[in-house]
Amino acid sequence: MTAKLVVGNWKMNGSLASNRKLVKGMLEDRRINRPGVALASPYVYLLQLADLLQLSPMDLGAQDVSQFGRDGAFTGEVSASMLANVGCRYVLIGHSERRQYLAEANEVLSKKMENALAARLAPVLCVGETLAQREAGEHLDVIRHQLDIVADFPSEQVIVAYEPVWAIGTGKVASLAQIAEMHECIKATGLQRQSGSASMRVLYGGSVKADNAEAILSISSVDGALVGGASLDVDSFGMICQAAD
Ligand code: G2H
Repeated sequence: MTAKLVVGNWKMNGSLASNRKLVKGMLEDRRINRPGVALASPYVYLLQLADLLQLSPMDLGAQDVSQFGRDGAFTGEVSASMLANVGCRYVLIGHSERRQYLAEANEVLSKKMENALAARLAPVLCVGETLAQREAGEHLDVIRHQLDIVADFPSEQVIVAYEPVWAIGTGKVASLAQIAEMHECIKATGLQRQSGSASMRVLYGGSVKADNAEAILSISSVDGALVGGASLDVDSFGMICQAAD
């Protein structure tokens, strides 16, 4: 069994000084400073983190990648090969905040997946339903549609993060039964759509905190966690990483 993965998604937070302090605290914490833990910072801080994590087994991740696959005249874009070049191992794709604020949808996300895999990055495809979709009983269909793009890629190379939109940054957490049901649905959908027989790794995200991490991470279909707010605090993140170990 592959060990559970914890990815800290810093979102649009940080500064050179605060990052240095935060990462120093993480490096001193044996629950965090170990393989199977990754930090996804804003682009501008990736090199700083690559430098700070030089001697650490922790990995580096980016929060997005360009849909354009070759270098060239794409002002403001950052390519998958650039992310690999500065030391990233993981890249988040289709986070609900990008789907919501930047209208990212399957067509663009499929290109991002393709570019990430071509650069040998591990894509973490984020999927999730809104509260209205869940209340209308559409949640499984919404997620299946968001998973349409995984059919084009080998299952062992794709990581999915299930993040119910209504649980992100709200303090509301999906129940253990809701998480288990959706994770099993995602794995089954992946197996149906892909030619490979290995099931995809599926992380849970959405208000994962020190006090709920152990219960969530003990669900057998939960292969790890994508952690936002709580990844900005050493002790909270340490407790979550410990629960995943
Ligand atoms: C969901 C999650 C990390 P938070 O966005 O991707 O954030 O843990 O703050 O809900």
